[in-house]
Amino acid sequence: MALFKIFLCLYLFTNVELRRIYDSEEDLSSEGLNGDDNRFFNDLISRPSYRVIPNDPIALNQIQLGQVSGLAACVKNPKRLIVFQRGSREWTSESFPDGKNFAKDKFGVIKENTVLTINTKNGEIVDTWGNNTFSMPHGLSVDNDGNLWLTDVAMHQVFKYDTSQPRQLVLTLGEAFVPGSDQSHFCKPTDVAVSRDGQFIYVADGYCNERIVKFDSNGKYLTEYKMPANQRQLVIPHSLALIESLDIICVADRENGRIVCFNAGLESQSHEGQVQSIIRHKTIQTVYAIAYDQNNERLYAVSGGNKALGYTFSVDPESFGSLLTTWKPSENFGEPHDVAVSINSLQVFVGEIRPNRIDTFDVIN
Ligand SMILES: [Ca+2]
Repeated sequence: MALFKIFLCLYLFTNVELRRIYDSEEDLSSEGLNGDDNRFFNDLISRPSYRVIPNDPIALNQIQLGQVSGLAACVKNPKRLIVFQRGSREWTSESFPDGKNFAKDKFGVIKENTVLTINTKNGEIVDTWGNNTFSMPHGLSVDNDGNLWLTDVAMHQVFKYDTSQPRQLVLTLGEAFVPGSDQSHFCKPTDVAVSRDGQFIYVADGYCNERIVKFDSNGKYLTEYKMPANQRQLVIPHSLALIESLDIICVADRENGRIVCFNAGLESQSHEGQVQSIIRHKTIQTVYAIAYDQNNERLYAVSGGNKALGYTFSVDPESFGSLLTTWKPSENFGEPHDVAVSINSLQVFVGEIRPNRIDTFDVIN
């Protein structure tokens, strides 16, 4: 009998997560903000007027876009978009022969400019730089002061650029071309999020680690977040969104097809690193990128695979995790890789790989 009870406990324990997904017949299941409160949201709570409608991709006539790995909306001008792209470099099976170490002797740095600032109105490139600097661009974020945060998965590093003139590299995290999983090394880090006051830096790490690493403004290691040992670990944490009003950092857990939100420890450290909520949707197999719209308490996400789609979730505490709407370009997505929302929340941009392009969407409220 005792043995039976143990098996029963084990069964229930290991199936909790599955049951949370499949017991409900609705499209969406999501755990509430309070970890003990497993609320389900069965319906699309969209307001009929809210839509995300496709516009034409941005037409750039001055440059041949490479793989668009990172996007960030300018924090001052709603018509400016910053792009991190790979130029002539492509990520292929030869890029990382052993999975971790980049074949840098074979490929070297990217000779073209990799960072572009685009006028989203007319596709004009208003600034371009970053040649002979990066090897495999990945994530791009902009902080509240306009600094750029870039990750290079080949270099296993994170870079902070002060973009006031003259442009300056002001902080580097990780050791160049040396993968690792300790306090001073990453393994193909994917994305960065920074608190509004600039005090805290979060790094999604990455293709070959399973963690979010937190640093102070000087780049001093503070702590790191992982899934609890008895739960499914992150599999390619690929994109970050810091929601300060809820004190959570959300991560696109790419290969698990879910968005996991950890307590970010901004207000107090007592629950820091605990999983606060998980957003899932049965049609999401993989999730590549997320972006937070603080004006409307929404989280934008793009999924991958042959049914790649854009999703808008509510992150209002009252309806957290509810699906508001889905969206895609007129000609479907190729491989969406990053998503950004303009500072006035009226446009959404998606950077893609194969085809290499930047999709634009208008938000109708
Ligand atoms: Ca980004």
